[in-house]
Amino acid sequence: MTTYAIGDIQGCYYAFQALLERIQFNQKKDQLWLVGDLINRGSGSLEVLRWCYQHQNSLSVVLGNHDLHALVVAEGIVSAHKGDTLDALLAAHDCDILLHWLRHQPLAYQSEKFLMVHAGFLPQWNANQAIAYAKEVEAALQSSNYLHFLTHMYGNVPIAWHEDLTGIDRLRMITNAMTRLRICTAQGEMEFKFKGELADIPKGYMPWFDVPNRATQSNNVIFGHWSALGLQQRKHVFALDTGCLWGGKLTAMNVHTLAIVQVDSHPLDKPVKLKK
Ligand SMILES: [Mn+2]
Repeated sequence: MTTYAIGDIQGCYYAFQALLERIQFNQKKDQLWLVGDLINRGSGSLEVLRWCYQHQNSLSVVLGNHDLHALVVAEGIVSAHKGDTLDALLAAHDCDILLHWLRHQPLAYQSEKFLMVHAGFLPQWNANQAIAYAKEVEAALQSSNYLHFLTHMYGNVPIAWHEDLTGIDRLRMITNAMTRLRICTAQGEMEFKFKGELADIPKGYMPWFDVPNRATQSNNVIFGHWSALGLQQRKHVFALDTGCLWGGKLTAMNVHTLAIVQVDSHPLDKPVKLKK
């Protein structure tokens, strides 16, 4: 049995299938860890989500910001954004089943040797706390009152963690960190506008994983979300979003050997531009 962690797929179904072929994925033996953002922006969101649903016994998934966005759009809470490619998914006969499955996926995952999250963890959170906080959001997402959470999920505040945060502010804070975080201050104050490369990080900020004395610094953390960061394999830090959607590559990491396998982006994964 081999376990592979795979970076942001974002509806790039052809690249995903090529990667599975390259690693000779065997659904009877192998396991896949997907870092989230399974869907949106690429042309194959429906196909990727159907594949994941059909192979759910071989998968561990964490939710990304685009996955949550699909849930919010499907409920009519916000309109689709320019560049979203969710129409086929939202019109599909099995949309409800697929999105129900998606809504029941976790925000963070812990194995014996790794933590996995879509974006990042705040510096104050140790592994046990991070998993517990993720479960608070998962409980809200899976409750009968999940529309309340989805309705109030968006927003950039609060920017910093306090253990005494309660209610929707607390859930939004946890969700923002785990699905949107790239950079923060040494105190863990988050910034959401920056999406660029390491060299261009604004003064006073740093990658969340470089905050000194981060409580998860001795844990192996696998994450995605930051395509401009590119592949990173540092001590305990494994960034796997290699921008397949943007003409980069789709990356798999064998979690036993840390070996990397990549495939090029596929032209058919680019969304078809509709004429005006
Ligand atoms: Mn993302």
